[in-house]
Amino acid sequence: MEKEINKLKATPLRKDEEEEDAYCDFFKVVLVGDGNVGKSSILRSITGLPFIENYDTTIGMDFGVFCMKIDDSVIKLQIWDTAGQETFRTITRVSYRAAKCVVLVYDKTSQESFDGLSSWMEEIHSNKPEKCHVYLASSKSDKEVESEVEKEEGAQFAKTNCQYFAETSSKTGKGIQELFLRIGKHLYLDKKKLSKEELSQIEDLKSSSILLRDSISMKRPSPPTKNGSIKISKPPAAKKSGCC
Ligand SMILES: Nc1nc2c(ncn2[C@@H]2O[C@H](COP(=O)(O)OP(=O)(O)OP(=O)(O)O)[C@@H](O)[C@H]2O)c(=O)[nH]1
Ligand SMILES: [Mg+2]
Repeated sequence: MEKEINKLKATPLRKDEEEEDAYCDFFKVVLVGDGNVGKSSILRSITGLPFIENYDTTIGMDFGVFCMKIDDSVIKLQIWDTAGQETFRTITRVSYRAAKCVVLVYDKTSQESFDGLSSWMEEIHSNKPEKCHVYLASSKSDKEVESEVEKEEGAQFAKTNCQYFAETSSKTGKGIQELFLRIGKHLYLDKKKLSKEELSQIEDLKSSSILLRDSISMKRPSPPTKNGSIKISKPPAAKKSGCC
């Protein structure tokens, strides 16, 4: 899968660049993680909004759309930004519904946010749909001096628990677009594979129903006799009707 994803070329699209008649696929992506780790800043960055230094905690939920072009298809990621604060956990759980990818975010300058990842993984696995990828992203990579978590630690955690790891900074934009283009390519390939599987399942169904039809209409020959000839059985004698 990794090779196939890397082979694909995805180009970000601005809203005004979307072609009216292009085939369009929507996928839901959810950002989760502790409060203050930088989820809303990631959403702002990928949707082209400027970085804000002030911390304005998310209440409930927010979302934005990021579009890209892969082959001849337009892929739209509907990105849900959840509230990290414990008080909103019940609302956050609702957002997993129909998600195709969850991005778990921790703050590189906060060991505490990294230590919380295992409990987030439990939360994700008990709420996400079966076929939903889990990506890991660290934030605030521009604050190298204040870093409390090494890049390798994040990569190691992702190796055993997630499908991809990205170091990001919403302040500089580092790693943000690559992350979402990667998600788009991954989901695009999933969809293509699924369509192929569905087609082959239809073909299988078709051929098995033909076989079934043929076997029903075919007359079973009598078992061969010892010398190899086919024994033709006599029609059953007509029941004598008579009086007693
Ligand atoms: N230097 C730097 N600061 C960042 C970065 N990302 C976020 N911040 C800052 O971190 C604080 C929290 O960012 P938010 O994006 O609001 O965090 P959040 O995860 O959405 O928080 P909740 O909504 O409470 O869950 C803000 O003051 C941001 O300016 C980054 O990449 N670099
Ligand atoms: Mg927020």
